[in-house]
Amino acid sequence: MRLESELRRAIERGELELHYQPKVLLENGAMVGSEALLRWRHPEMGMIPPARFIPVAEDTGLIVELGRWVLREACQTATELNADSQSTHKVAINLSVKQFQSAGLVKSIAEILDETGCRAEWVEIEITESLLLDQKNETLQALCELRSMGFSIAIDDFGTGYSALNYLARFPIDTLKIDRSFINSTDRRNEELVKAILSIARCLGQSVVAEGVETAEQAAFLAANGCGSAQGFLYSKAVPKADIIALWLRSA
Ligand code: G
Ligand code: G
Ligand code: MN
Ligand code: NA
Repeated sequence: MRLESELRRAIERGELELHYQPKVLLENGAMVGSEALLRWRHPEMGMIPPARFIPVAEDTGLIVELGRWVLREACQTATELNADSQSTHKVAINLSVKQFQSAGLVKSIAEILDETGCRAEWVEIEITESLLLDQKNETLQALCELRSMGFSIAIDDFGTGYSALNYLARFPIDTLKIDRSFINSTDRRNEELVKAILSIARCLGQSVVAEGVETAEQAAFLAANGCGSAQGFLYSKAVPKADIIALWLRSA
């Protein structure tokens, strides 16, 4: 398949980029971090969205090498963002289940911290609920090792997975990210679900990030119900590295 062979060369050709979407505190709008989102700038096909090529990378095993590139690049950016900064800018990195299933994930991440001068405290690892369904001991062990190295762990797209709630007590999870389908909904019942998620997180001592916040009304509702932070087009789309650094320096 053409996409696959081209994806193999995309890293060497420098066609991949990470963009960073700011994450803000709902109480005052202050930036506290960002999420690294992968972009593929193909010379002929233009921008290819991750939803098109991440599944290909996962099916072919390329996700391991691709993911390593993402980790190195995002950790390098975290080092630069935190270089002269009083407060911490936490960079969130999406990790695929396939990366956890490959041997040596933790060791490779430790090497990347070394190479880039990045501290684990500057990074949040985003996983999906499907990772927690993976019953293998190695997955839980890798998650626990990363947590004890100082990384925080977030569940992405919370509430949309095919999963059970009991994993919330079994796994070391710091943050729930409420999927944007709950936020951008005209169905009033979704507001009740958001309140219920916030209540679960409060009881378990987890922080919550609302995704896909597009309007001031959504932000006000979330703030009134105790949601800590948010991401979405109301604040900013994902921007190139130079721009997130400029935004951060200006906000600090
Ligand atoms: O940027 P966009 O909204 O199109 O991203 C869509 C999804 O692609 C994200 O929600 C995320 O789950 C996935 N994604 C983006 N960047 C990465 C990455 O670096 N690694 C992995 N595994 N998934 C990513
Ligand atoms: O990690 P995750 O799969 O949730 O990736 C977030 C995706 O959501 C990114 O691809 C990003 O482009 C998209 N996104 C970010 N903010 C908004 C928003 O406010 N509205 C919508 N519709 N999409 C968003
Ligand atoms: Mn994510
Ligand atoms: Na998400």
